Amino acid sequence: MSLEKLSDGLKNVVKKIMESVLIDDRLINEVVRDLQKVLISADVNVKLVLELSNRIKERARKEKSKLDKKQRIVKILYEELVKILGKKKELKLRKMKIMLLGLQGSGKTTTAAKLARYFQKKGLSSSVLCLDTYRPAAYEQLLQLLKPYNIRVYGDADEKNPIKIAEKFINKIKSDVVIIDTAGRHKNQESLFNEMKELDRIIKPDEKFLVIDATIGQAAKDQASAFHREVGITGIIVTKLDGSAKGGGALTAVAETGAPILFIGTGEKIEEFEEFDPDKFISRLIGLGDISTLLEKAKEVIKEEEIERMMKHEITLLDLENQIENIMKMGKLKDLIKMIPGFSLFMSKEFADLTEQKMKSYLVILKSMTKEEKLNPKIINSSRIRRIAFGSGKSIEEVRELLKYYNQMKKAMKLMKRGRIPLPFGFRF
Ligand SMILES: Nc1nc2c(ncn2[C@@H]2O[C@H](COP(=O)(O)OP(=O)(O)OP(=O)(O)O)[C@@H](O)[C@H]2O)c(=O)[nH]1
Ligand SMILES: [Mg+2]
Repeated sequence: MSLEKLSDGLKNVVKKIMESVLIDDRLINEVVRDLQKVLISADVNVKLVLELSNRIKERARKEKSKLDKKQRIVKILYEELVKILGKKKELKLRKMKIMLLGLQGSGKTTTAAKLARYFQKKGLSSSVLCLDTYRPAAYEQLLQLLKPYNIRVYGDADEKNPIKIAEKFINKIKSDVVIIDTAGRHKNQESLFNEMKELDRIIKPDEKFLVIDATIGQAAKDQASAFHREVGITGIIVTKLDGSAKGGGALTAVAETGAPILFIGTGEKIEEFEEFDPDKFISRLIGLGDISTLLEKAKEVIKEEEIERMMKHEITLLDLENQIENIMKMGKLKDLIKMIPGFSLFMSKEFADLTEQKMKSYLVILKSMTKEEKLNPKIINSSRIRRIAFGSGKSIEEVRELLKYYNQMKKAMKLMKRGRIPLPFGFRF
């Protein structure tokens, strides 16, 4: 219901832009004012809304693009909305213990079941350990939720001390992923935090996810900060987005703390749960499906602009990192090459030679570099290479190979700029 309202509001803003006859300052001001109203009624923080408005106005005034005016404004609006939701964090599929934390009624137990099912669908074995000894029948609740999926639940309905239950089971559970459901309390936060810390010490979870109820809106910010300060969290799950008029406020407030939102809960049922991807989320909210041709076109133009930008300055390792990330996001290499007119001419062989595994490995290495190194690769000397290799868990040879690859690309770019496309690149795609 709630998100529908936010979604309708945003769709109307986009509609106003697309149906306008003249895009001038007056229209942009009007559109930004509409947007402000929509966001504030979804409980997004007023300061954040004002900052967003200013950025949109400024970009609308300054930026040039090959897109026509309307498309350009929609693109700016879309990008700025995505930005206030933070970056998508990939949760690596691996063997892990995940502890769920959160206040009473925030949705921990439901989420524990949803997560266990999520990992099962991804092909990992999963189970849930119930450490909630406060709520009567918490263990029963889990058993019932997970029975249809044959997911095991560990717990002890007779034991009142969660520490003892944790000690009894934690080293015995053999599944790939163990989700640990804990008790929540409203009033006595201190005792909750103490119990969390104690459990943290015994369980040594790989991930600690805070479960937050979206209906509290922007108050989510203080809650996220408090939990992070007290017990440290590695990610956030926002629940009940289906039933909250303040969902926008909760999401943006959490994103503001810098903690990544990993999943969202959109209903009571076990399948009503999804990975959180700011891009997809906003596309869906503002109904980019309806104007998909625009988005396709915008994508192409973004790519063209990107190429032009890269042609103007010397390519850096940061560009390379972005490219690899984009390719991995899009999946098929061939599709990508098709999508970027002109690019294929000189990039295809280089990229086609890069196997997916190589790309992943390069990406890991690039992630171990500092921003300064990526922007100014010349400073990467042997001792930096050693550090990068160590930090990324790769060999020195692999780091050197990446640098060699980068230098080749840079050379190809230079030749391209001078209008001399080297034969070996140009004719093999
Ligand atoms: N609409 C909706 N309801 C949800 C969602 N997630 C949980 N709920 C409901 O919220 C209520 C509380 O959920 P629980 O999972 O029991 O919450 P909890 O954090 O384990 O609660 P305590 O164990 O008492 O701390 C239940 O009625 C759930 O069905 C969601 O994403 N959407
Ligand atoms: Mg519970």
